[in-house]
Amino acid sequence: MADAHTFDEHFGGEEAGQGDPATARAVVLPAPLEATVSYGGGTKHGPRALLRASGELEFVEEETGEPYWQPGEVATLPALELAAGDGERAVETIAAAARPVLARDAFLLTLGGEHTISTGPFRAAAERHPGLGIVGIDAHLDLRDSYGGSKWSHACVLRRIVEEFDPQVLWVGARSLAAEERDLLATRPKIDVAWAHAIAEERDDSWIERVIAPLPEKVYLTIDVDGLDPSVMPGTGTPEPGGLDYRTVLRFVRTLAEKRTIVAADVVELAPIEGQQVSEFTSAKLAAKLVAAVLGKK
Ligand SMILES: [Mn+2]
Repeated sequence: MADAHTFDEHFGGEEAGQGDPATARAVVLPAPLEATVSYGGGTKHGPRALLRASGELEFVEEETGEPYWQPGEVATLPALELAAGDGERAVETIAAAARPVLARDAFLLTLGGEHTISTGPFRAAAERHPGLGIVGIDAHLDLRDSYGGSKWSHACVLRRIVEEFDPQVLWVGARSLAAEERDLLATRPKIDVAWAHAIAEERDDSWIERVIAPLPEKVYLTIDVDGLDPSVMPGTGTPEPGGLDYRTVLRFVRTLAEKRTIVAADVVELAPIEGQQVSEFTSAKLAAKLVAAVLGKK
């Protein structure tokens, strides 16, 4: 496999076009960081696999009969070079790349890489939009103070963000937690969790508007692909049974895009399985539908 940092694929393939990063309505930023993996590896290959899979998407959305976006409306930046040994520095490198995109109010989609990366674009977005909320789709709470000896582990990303910005939080699809995280939740009224087991009991989609009600008008969305069930998303480092199905995630994302302004988002923790394209294709389609939902609203 070629080096993860030298690929030049762009999001959406030929029909989608490659926009100009200085003017495009949405900008995709590949951030192939893999520094603190605790179980299965491979997230550094996630951005490239997702970009390649996105080139295989047929470019008309089946629900509307319209293209996802107009050619050139979305631009893909070159992949960042991120030193694996220093999560804190990697996060600031990503924030620095995110700032010019957010300064002109383009929609930013960062592709991980492990979940650690989210602090970078969130920091840049929260500087631009004080009071920014954060929404996560994730099997895990990522609220540990440190993990595997690192404060910049993927298992600590929400903890770092909460400590730095104290945003209103909505975490969706969670189904795994440590005692430390359970105890922290009890002291943090601004963190709401929509547990996967509770979502599974819902009869319709009315829970979505209910759980997003406390969020401010502007939000950041982080999609850890392990929020989806491993039966539809096997290619991730720490799979958990009992996850969300693709259509539930799609309905949630579309409702969030409709009811709130998603200023930036990321898709993280994709760890491609060689010879099996389902995870990267599903990630790419979800990412394209997210971009379409955000751009379609503006
Ligand atoms: Mn996770």
